[in-house]
Amino acid sequence: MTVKQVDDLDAVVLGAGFSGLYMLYRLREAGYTTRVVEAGDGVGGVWYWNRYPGAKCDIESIYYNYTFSKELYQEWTWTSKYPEQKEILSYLNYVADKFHLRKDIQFNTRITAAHYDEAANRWRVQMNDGTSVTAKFFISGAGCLSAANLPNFKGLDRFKGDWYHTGKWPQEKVDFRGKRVGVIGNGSSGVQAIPEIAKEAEHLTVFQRTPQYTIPARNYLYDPAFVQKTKNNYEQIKRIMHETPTGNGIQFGQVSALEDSPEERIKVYEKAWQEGGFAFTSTYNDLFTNEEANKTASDFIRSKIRETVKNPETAEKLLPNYLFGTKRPILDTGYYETFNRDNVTLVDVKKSPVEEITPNGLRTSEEEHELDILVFATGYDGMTGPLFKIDIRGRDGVSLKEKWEDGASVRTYLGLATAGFPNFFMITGPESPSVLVNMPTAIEQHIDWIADCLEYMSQNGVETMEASREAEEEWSRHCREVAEMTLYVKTDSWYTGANIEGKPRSFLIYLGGFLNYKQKCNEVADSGYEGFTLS
Ligand code: N01
Repeated sequence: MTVKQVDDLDAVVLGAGFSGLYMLYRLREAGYTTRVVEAGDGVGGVWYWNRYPGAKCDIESIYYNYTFSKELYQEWTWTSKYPEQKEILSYLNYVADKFHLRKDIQFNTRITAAHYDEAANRWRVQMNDGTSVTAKFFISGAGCLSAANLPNFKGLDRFKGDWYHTGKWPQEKVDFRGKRVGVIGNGSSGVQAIPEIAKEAEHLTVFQRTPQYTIPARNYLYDPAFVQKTKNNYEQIKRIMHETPTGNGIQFGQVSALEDSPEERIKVYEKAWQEGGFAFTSTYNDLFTNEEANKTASDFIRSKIRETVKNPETAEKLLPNYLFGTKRPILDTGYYETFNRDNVTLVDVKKSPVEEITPNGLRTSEEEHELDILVFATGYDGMTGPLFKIDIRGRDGVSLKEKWEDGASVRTYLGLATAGFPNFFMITGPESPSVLVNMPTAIEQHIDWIADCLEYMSQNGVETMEASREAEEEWSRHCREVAEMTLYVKTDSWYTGANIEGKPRSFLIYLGGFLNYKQKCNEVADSGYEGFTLS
């Protein structure tokens, strides 16, 4: 389907993932001419690109969907507790078809630049095919984790085998049979891919820099009667997604881990471990704020690793020693068990760092490992990375990158807007709760807010909406203060930017809770957009 070519639109939206699709739906409903620009040849965003073996979501599927359409909720049937990538991609394709969204999506196209023209009050959006378009509003649905991090390993260009990044997986199946495979990285992506690759490869070598905590997902097929019940309870699902702290049905424990006796605590942890999923992270109310409480959970997981992994030396290498949960907790299916397989080797690259990729494999400071396939599960330049891939310039030609001083001082108002960039909105932008809430919840809340804001502008003859410097200073300061009160800032992770060489450290996710955040957003809107300059 070809997108109707017009030179001037009401809005250009970047990306056709969960964000872009619903943003398009809302804008179209309000009568705006809109074009969504998408680099892939299909919808889905992260679920389009992350096709690696084992890729699935760590949020329960009944909560991992849109709530804007009751009819859609009734029509779609999830098959398992944690949905696989394929199923989520099918869901998003179904959404695109049901609401006839494709006709306004330009696929196979990257936005390379978006410059604000002050005199015309228009954004000029430049594409990689040489075309450009102007629009009153420029809205980013680029997501938080769409800029893949491929570390600069010496020699990769000489590698004779095939290599892949988990976040840019090819559409066709990668055949690992009879192959010697190396995986670098053991975050959420690596932990999901490793057990699946191990089942197929002749030999798998896992290059691990930092051991991670992972909890069994214990995924299972849904009973159709259960799914029907959730459909019948759509209003309740919607309420859980939008009116609870994490939007995913998880209830947090009410007491401190230190209030229970050691014996009682073990029982609580064991029960949550057997249940699987994030039940474990929510057993007590202070696991992420009190180091002593945190240690009890960390110790429990370490004991599980020792119990599961048969080779004591390998088990030791797998023991994490950072504060549990300060990197995103991971859910797995048979991860630690994978290291009991004869065809799997674990290499500690903190002890013996990767020196170079050779034509035939990878050399650490200790030895060379011969490999046919290399998989980089090395993560993302989170939050700012997707925005910095595009040359976004606001007033006076100042780029977002310059304004945020290469990330050293990111400043946003509510993660939705930033001063100097009128009529530019970010869906789940830096300094909003984003990835620490159920993403579809965070996305719907942001999009509804933006759509309502545009409606207000139209009804009140407002041509530009721009965050004030004072409001964003205050919001950014508040974000930093809240982060400092938690344990998150004590650990190097992509949350803090520490995973990207040279990226300045800052915590770019709002940790004050989704409900507080939503209330603040609503108050701003109800007050006639306090903190924004309207003209
Ligand atoms: O990336 P990561 P990810 N040499 O940054 C290692 C979401 N997600 O793609 O810890 C050697 O977590 C790095 O080592 P270290 C989710 O929010 C969700 O796995 O930096 N190793 C680490 O082991 C998640 O948090 C789902 O020492 C290097 C790994 O690569 C986020 O995406 C599934 C290295 C990167 O881990 C990112 O997860 C997948 C180097 N030079 C992703 N550079 C679900 O919903 C990096 N590493 C389940």
